[in-house]
Amino acid sequence: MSTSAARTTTFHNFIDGAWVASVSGDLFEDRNPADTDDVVGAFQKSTAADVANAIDAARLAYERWRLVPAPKRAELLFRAAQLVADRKDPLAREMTREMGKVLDETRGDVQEAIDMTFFMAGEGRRQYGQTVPSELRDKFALSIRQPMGVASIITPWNFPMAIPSWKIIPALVCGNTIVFKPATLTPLSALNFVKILEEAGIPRGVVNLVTGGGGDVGTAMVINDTVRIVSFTGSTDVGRTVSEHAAPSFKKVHLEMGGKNVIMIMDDANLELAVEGCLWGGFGTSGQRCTAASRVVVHEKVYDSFLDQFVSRAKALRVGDGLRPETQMGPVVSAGQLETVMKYVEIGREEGAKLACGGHRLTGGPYAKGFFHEPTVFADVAPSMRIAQEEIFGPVVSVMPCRSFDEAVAIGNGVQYGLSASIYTQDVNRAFAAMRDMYTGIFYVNAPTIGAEVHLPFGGTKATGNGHREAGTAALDVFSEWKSVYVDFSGRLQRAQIDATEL
Ligand code: UN1
Repeated sequence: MSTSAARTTTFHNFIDGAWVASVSGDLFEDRNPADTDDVVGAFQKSTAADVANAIDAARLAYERWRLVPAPKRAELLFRAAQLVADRKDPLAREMTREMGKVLDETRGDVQEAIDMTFFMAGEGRRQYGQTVPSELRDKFALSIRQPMGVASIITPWNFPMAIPSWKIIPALVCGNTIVFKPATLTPLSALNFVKILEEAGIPRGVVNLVTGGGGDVGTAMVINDTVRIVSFTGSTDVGRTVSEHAAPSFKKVHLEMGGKNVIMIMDDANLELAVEGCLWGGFGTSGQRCTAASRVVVHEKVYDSFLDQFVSRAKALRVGDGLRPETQMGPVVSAGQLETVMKYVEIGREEGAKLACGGHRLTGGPYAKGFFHEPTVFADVAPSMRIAQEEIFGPVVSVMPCRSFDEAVAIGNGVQYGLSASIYTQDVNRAFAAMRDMYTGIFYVNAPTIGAEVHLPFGGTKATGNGHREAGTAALDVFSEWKSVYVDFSGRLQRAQIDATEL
């Protein structure tokens, strides 16, 4: 552990194949949220000048990278996937140290990056287009995927390696070059991933890393005309700003934003499973997932029984440093996040929800130097309350009673977000009806709202997303554009879209 500035490691930006200091020379610190005396490192506090250099490098590199055959690009990505796999454990430890979630979860995060990189590398030999019959004789008609150019990639702190991999790897396999800005709370995991891409042999300028804040670095990455695609995961408020900043240059924007996901528990549910699902869906990653199950709607017939079991399990969760094997829930990521959680607990009380457990910051002893909060359950919550409507991004779950399946679906859909939803029931008809009627991008039956796999599309509706999906082959649609191609081999003038008489 390094506690003095003198012993703090300084990390650099990666621009045009070189590790460089920012133009201003300013730095920011990355600290362990379980022990704020532990400085993870000092990182470049970059500005628009650094972004301009990175975009220039990416623009030049694009002219070569786009011509590297996709299967060859993929070979480098397969190599990178294996390198991440070889170092899974140390990468997970560094991730827990910088953002707090428990080791099992950071290992899962790194594994997701491995899975995504292998999966997408496989797309180097696919990237299928269409071939269709032409309207004319002696002519072929087909469509091919084309890369777009420079991609700006902006990622959050809750999945510090998985989410960058969801964006960077499909961007690269499609032939784009990238400028990457990770969240300022998790620059080390991002840098570790970029280092591995460098080691795997990705040519200079193809991947560029610029660390720093959204206002300085992010905005410059979004407004720049050279950039043709922005992929952003983060809050709905910032997503709206990204969208506005990108609009004048008509670049493609892929947004993945907030969630207020619901688990619906019917009167025929296996309650033991439902309790378990709500526990990990609500308190995994300290509730800091866009897929977190922050709302639970329970049929009145099983409401009391569910609540008793859920609250006693939530109370028993072991909160602590995520690096310790016995810990089940780590700290929240920052002082700001802790304040938000505490503010919403206060809002919930004022709104008249019943605080069933938790509700306090944990202090003293092992908690003295970190951002720890009790797992918190509000019961008897009304669907219109702010704690049931707004994304908290912390260990706070709102439990609401309902009288019927239809009411559960109405409550479930009654928020501005639409990422993930779940139903616990033994009734196949209800399961399918809920699957159809929940307006979300992801749906689960008898499982919590979390745990998306890399080979299916990931994303949401309404204020969660703007119609795109990442992961799966859907990611190829984000990072490429179609070109339709007509090849006339007749040797004479043939014209489509006139009333052809020749058959
Ligand atoms: C996110 O919270 O931003 O399904 C992503 C899940 C993870 C991804 C979550 N695989 O919860």
